[in-house]
Amino acid sequence: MAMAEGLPEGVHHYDTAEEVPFEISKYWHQRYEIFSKYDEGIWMTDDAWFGVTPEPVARQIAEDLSTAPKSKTVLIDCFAGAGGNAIAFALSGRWNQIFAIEKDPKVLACAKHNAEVYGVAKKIWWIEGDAFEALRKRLKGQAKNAVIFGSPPWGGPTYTDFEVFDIKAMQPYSMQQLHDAFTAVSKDTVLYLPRTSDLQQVAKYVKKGDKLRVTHYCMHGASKALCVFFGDFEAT
Ligand code: MGP
Repeated sequence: MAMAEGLPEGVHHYDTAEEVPFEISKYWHQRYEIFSKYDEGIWMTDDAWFGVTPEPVARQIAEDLSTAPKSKTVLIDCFAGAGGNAIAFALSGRWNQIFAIEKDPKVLACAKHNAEVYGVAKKIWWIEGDAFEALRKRLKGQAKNAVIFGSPPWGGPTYTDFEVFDIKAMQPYSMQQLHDAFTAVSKDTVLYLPRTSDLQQVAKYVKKGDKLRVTHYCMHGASKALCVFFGDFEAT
């Protein structure tokens, strides 16, 4: 197997279709859209493929988050995964500090390594652990100057089994839990959710008279996913 030597256990760089487990082959075929530098040695765990944000989408999200108030100089990526979003945030050059939190040490190793491939690993402060705890404790001081970005697990690829995705039933963190924990720390919070998310449910989190910004991020004429923006972001 190519590049297997020297990689941490559970971390792969698949070079040929034959090596790729069936469940992730659809994602592997999109590998250059996910990471344009894939061939420069991108690392992934098998589970990380399901949740990684494709590079053009991550870049557009980074641009949209750049419109946060100027007083917001810190970006906290609560579920960094294999690093797609954190890399794009770092490449945007908008933030004085970027924190990327990831619970799974193998996935965090991928994110750090992938950020090295993109030349931005040193621009990101990596935190291994639980995002909710990190926001309460370690990042308490920074949080008031921060924009919080969360691309949580949606409960796996089966989210597509439902025509309308029930965000209350999102696993393992419900929308309520994510919204309450993140907006308590910073009203400028952005969540990356399934393209089929029930927007009536999302609207319940908006105060009377306030607008709700939802942006679909599309590739090849189809929505990949959407972001819900809480707080003060300009339309781009
Ligand atoms: P997808 O629907 O699983 O794949 O994910 P695809 O190939 O884009 O869609 P299809 O219609 O061609 O089958 C779409 C996008 O959603 C991915 O690119 C990821 O960015 C994102 N995504 C998917 N899942 C299952 C998750 C998840 O659990 N969490 C997060 N944060 N993002 C996910």
